[in-house]
Amino acid sequence: MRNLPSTVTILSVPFDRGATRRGAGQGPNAIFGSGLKRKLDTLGIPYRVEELAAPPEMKDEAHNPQLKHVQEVLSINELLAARVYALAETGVFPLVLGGDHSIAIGTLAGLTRHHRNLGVIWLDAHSDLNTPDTTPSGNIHGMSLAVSLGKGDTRLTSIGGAKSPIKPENVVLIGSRSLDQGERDLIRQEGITCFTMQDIDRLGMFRVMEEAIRITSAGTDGVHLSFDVDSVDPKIAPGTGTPVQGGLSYREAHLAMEMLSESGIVTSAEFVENNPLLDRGQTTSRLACSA
Ligand code: 6HN
Ligand code: MN
Ligand code: MN
Ligand code: MN
Repeated sequence: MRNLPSTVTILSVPFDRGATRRGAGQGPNAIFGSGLKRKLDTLGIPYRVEELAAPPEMKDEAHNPQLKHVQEVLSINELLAARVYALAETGVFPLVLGGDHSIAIGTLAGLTRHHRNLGVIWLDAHSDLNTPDTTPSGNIHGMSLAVSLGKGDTRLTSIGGAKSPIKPENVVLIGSRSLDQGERDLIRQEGITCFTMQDIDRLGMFRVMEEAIRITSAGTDGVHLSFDVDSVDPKIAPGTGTPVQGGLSYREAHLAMEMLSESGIVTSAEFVENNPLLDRGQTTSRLACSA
């Protein structure tokens, strides 16, 4: 049994300045090219498509190696936060296509202006919990979840205006296998639930997803799915900028999506880090359309 959203707006966000490797900006077009619209038609889900204009590339005047391309990241995410907020207010399901994972900052800022107590499922090889103090790369796509918990650069945490920051107890990480020391410390300090690949091996994806669904829906008023395609094993989804071996199998990824669909708890979603320039035969884009 599936629970399908009644109406969807696809926000295409061709932005990749939050990462070192360029190309995720072409992710939305590759996903459309792999048949997303056909898929939604087949399922009978009404949708609209909107493309957000990527900000003009700016010369990084005040270059900060701990916070690369912050001006561009700020500008796209202000735009995205406003659109996502407006959609959530009218009861439309926002489906955001990235783009690198820094755009989760805008998605979550918009959502948490509407939702007082949002649950978040973060499927990712990484946890994106760095701050300018802990980042090994300076790339903002590695900081988006921290920002959404209210941690890090104040220009980033104040995107979208007044909102209710996400509570650590409402967040579940799934598929983690590349965590930096500062991220591990934050996970422990804040008590964030983290299902690593080892947990998935031991418990099985079914039990992990049952727990994730229980935790993120308990007492919350919406659940956001943030799907970083690098959660999936690079053998299956090679088109991504920061691949890490030992990821989810095709069936585990599908089971996760099927269980979320059946649960009916998900009120918004984003698919990010799909980089068609690194993809072989667009297998990653096709995976994104196959659920
Ligand atoms: N992503 N932890 C590394 C960093 O640079 O902070 C990798 C981040 C990857 C981010 O995949 O969305
Ligand atoms: Mn709502
Ligand atoms: Mn990520
Ligand atoms: Mn990742």
